[in-house]
Amino acid sequence: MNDINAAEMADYRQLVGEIRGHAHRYFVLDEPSIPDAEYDRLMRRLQSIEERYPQLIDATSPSQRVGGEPLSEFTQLRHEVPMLSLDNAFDAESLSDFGRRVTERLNQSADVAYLCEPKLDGVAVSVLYREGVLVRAATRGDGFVGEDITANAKTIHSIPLRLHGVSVPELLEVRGEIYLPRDGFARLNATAIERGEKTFVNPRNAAAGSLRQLDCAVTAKRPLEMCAYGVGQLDGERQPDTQLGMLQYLGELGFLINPHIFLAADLIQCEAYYADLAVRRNTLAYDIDGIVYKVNAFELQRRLGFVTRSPRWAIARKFPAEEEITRLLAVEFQVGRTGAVTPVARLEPVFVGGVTVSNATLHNADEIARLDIRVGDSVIVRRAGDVIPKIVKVVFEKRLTDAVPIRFPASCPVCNSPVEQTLDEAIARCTGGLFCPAQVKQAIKHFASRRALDIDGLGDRLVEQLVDAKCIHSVVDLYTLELATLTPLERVGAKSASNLLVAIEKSKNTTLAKFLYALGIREVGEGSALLLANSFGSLEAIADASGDELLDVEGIGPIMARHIRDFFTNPDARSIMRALQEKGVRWADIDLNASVQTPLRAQTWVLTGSLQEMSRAEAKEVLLGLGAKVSSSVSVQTSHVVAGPGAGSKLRQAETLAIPIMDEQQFIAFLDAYNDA
Ligand code: D41
Repeated sequence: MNDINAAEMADYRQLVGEIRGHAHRYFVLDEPSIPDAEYDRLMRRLQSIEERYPQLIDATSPSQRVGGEPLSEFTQLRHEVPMLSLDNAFDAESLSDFGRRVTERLNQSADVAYLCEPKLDGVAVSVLYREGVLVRAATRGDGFVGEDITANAKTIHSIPLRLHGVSVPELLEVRGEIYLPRDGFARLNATAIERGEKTFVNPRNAAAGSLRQLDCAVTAKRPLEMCAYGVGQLDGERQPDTQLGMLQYLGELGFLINPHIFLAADLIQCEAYYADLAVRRNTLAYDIDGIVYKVNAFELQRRLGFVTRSPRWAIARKFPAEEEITRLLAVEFQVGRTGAVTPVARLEPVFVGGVTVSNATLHNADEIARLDIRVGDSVIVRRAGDVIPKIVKVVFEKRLTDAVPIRFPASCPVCNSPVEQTLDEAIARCTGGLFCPAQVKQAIKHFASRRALDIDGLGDRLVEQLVDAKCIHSVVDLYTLELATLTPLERVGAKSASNLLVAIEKSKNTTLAKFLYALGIREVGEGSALLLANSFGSLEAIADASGDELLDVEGIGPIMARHIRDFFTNPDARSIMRALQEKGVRWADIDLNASVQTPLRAQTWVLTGSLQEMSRAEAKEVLLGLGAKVSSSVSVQTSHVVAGPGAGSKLRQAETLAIPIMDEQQFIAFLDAYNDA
């Protein structure tokens, strides 16, 4: 063994302290202080010193997070102080019942303060420290006996290996929740799909599965976190006397404390906090399934005590479940504007994520195969926030013998034309084109939509009625509609019929870009339409452009170019365009020499949060069409930020840098000003 001199020893100690500090700022405070590469360099320096002087290594060295032989099984551990469970409140009434029980039992008329904590949806654990050193970690298990997960817990960077600060207790047992943030979950599943492995249903299962690894090297690759929410045992100088004080102390000792905790002065503030977090729930980086309310003062907690296994001083108010079990009643196949045949699951209606869900998309044949789903199966439906409901899993244990496998149709369910699947995409398409009534309906709806020719009053239902009644066969027929055709239709009054005719007349006056977009050429969204209009100036020029000429336009790739060529060489499409112009649809061609084609060039835009009327991809396309750059991060170079609901750090950054911010409505008005120019 080499002897280490005093200078090298001091150097080593300094390095350990430095790495600990950076790791704490990165993993606990979420405020990285140095680039990742620099952190890696410090770690490598530490490891090389430890290689030379192995006697330096102790269990709390930052190099010791992953180590040891894989276990053959988990050892059972008995908790010295049992881990209690939480009572649930599923509505506002049970919460106020809880509040009443608290004040009655305390025999106190003054308001009781509660600490409100987001209820993280993960795995409850206990982590034990002696003289400031992590010695043991265990899952909650049944509250009395859990599993020894010490090696796995050590791989989690928000669990300190050694407590920080000056007031280190002799004994500390911290309780907390280990969870997997959503982006880590998404990455884990994406990798699993790539490798053809089984995916996890939700972040909680993924966290539990990651903790159940016998080889901690596997756990180390999962970006797990632990948030501390309480203490089982504490022997030491400092003895906080409130829950908030305790969490602050745990924060000083190096633990991650949820930044959204809130001290409510009374139950009314508790309710307000619930309402606030219920809407912001999906903007958090991790899943929460409710709020935990805890009487803040430990003295009051002591007086309230326990009933069997749960404290009288705490309750969990649950959010509506985001996952429910229901049955698959049937699968129908819908045909979209471009012929894409999409399987749609018809479900026994179920209340999930705050709404009743009776349909969910199954995407494509690959998804049906991946889920191995059959009609009659019990399935788990997930609807988080305002996202589209999704079938995440079949409950195979409940599969009945008469469950029916799903056959993807070989011919279009609407027009009977053959369905084709090309090799380069997962999507199957009806080959019926404009002979397929389903595609015709979608094409007309798109043509009339707000961002295309904007025919007010021509809603989806009316389009379906008109096509079904054979009043119209293509968009051209819109321009020969008469009152006498419209008024006999169900639910169409004389007034709305004449309004519609006025709107149709008005739609004739349009722009080249809107007309191109309205045609519904595959891959050509609003932004590409604008790009085409500004690059070629006229419909004729675009129709006659060769593949190479199209590819010369920056922003048009080979796939889009092929679809544009296919569209304009199709005689049916050409005759529809000619007919529309004969009916009076018109626009001004663009003088390529005179006009400024890229009004937003030299600008950089950032899109954040969710948009309702257009997707982020569409918004990006439009901005690119106007010559702007679109970036994913906000900096001093950013010209404008468009922020929708759910915007977070980028919006705050923009506010800090005083960058102009628009909401979606302002953004659309802004685009319209260019489009109509
Ligand atoms: O975030 C959580 N999941 C959480 C769980 C929390 N913030 N606080 C909790 N507090 C308790 C008591 C009041 C019993 C100490 C809990 C849990 N218990 C808990 N988690 C699983 C079972 C009980």
